Amino acid sequence: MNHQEIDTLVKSWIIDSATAPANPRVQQVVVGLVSALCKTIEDLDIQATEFWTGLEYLREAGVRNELGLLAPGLGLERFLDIRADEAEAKAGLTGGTPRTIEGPLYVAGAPESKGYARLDDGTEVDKAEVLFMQGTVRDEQGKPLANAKVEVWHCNLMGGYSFFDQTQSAFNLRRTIYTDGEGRYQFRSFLPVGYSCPPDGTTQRLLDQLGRHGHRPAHIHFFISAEGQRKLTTQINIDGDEYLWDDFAFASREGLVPAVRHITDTAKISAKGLDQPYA
Ligand code: MBD
Ligand code: FE
Repeated sequence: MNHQEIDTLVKSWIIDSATAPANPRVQQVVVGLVSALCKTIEDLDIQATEFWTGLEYLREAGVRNELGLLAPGLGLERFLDIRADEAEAKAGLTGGTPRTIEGPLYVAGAPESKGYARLDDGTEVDKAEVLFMQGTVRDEQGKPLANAKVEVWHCNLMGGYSFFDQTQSAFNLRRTIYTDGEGRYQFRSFLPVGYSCPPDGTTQRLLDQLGRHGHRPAHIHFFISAEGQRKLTTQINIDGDEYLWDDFAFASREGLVPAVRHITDTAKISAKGLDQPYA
């Protein structure tokens, strides 16, 4: 069947058969997706057994709660960002910290504080390199924004995220920090490690078939929001990671790899005090 015949057929199934008021946007999207799938089945001569294997795969991915991992792994979440960047550029909005993907592991409701927070619960501190990060949230004109909301989350030294990893304390490595009067936030945590897809999961099983790995470089996630401002979803990467530019989720970007300054002078560290926000 040629593509035009497929378009006509799919439209007859999805649009012309409606007998009750329909949601036109849903109709349009479903027609688009089903047509694209039928064309691929046609073009690649996909067999019935292959089709049902694919459907079973998606069922299992859903049951295992891995669809949110599959989307970034296939580049789909990155594609949404590329389009958002294009739309902003078209509207003349440029500059600022680049966006990158959210991923599937955000949890709302983290403990809130003003200006500073410690993210970790202390259970891994002896095994980790303590990290301080500070920054300023600014508007388009570069003016610092007081009381901006900085939501930050990252994984532990096992690559696990609290809530999804029930061995961690509630909201470990997740905090909401409101910027101070000068638009600044600071936090203490530790340098995270990279993330890897569950080796026995559905995402990794497909990646294996594609000859791809399922690793992400070490990273820290952010949502930045403030009244009257577009919300920014982004991450920073930890420089030096072997997967820095080989992320299975395609989230690394120029401008999101801040310099890490390793402080080895312990006298300097203790003088400042690891439990204090530093100046
Ligand atoms: C992660 O930690 C992540 O950030 C993404 C995008 C996908 C899987 C795990
Ligand atoms: Fe992550």
